[in-house]
Amino acid sequence: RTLIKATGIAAASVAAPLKMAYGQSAEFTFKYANNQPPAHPMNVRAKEAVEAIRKETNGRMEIQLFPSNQLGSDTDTLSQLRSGGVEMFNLSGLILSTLTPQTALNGLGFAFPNYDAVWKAMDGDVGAYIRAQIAKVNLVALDKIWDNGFRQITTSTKPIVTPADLEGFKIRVPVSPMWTSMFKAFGSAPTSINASEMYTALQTKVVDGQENPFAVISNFKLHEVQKYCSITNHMWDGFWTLINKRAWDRLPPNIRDVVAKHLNAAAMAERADVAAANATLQQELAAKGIVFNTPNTAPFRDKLRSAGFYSEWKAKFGDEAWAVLEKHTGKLG
Ligand code: X2X
Repeated sequence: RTLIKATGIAAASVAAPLKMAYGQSAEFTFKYANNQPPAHPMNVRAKEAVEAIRKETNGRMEIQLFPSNQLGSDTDTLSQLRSGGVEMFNLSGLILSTLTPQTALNGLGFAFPNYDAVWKAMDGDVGAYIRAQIAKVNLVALDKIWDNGFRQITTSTKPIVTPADLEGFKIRVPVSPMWTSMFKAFGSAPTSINASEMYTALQTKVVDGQENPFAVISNFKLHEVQKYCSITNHMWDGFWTLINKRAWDRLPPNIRDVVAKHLNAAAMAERADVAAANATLQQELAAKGIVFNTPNTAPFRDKLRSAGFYSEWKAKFGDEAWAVLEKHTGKLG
């Protein structure tokens, strides 16, 4: 707790000179949290957006960016977002699904074949459906979801080649029923651990592996504590910009428009950054010692199917949500 407070004070004193630069203190000050290290494209673009918002509002709107879970783990920060202690939060829809189950929809195993299908769905009716669910729990989600990415499995012990390699495997998953359910269906031993504890959990061998996109593997320096990376693309995950509804409603409409405009543009720029990084990250991680393999994913899907994963989630999501998703993915399960 002391550590968290100290970080908050440090960040506030960094923000102070910016206030002075505009010769006035801001009328509205929001805290904006996320789980990614400062160098991840999400923070690079969010930082630019925050500055653009400050300029365009003549200093009236100040958004303080807190990368790396400085205000608490994702689970903690979600509580703070609901209570209003934190006004804005970039969070995976799958982690948000602990609050509103339907927001995990896009994370269903092997749903999307590629990014074209992802963006069509998330900028189209799948995204609209999910945002409507988010609105029901008094949070605002901006239109454009940020890319986290297609997820790959890393381990310290062995490459994952067939589904049998996942049986009994101790794997860290984010705190979300979708991930736990998927890896239980594979016969693994999943443990829910927040991103802020991921590196330590791998380093101390609480778990032998984890799964994340290349950009996260690299920015969290997981190559220091992992040896193998199996390119499974087993699901796609993104970050919604979530805003506490009461805080949002306090902003004048013209300021809301400026905030939404710059953050939606930042999300689009971040998607392009991640796409560009994906072209080189495999090589970079290989140079740092990671050994890659590309398994045939068909048996992994079959395993999920025969374990009843798809029928379980179809029943949970319901026919309406399932139909919206299948419009983009083709028949699932
Ligand atoms: O916690 C994770 O693994 C991460 C960083 O991918 C998410 O935010 C879901």
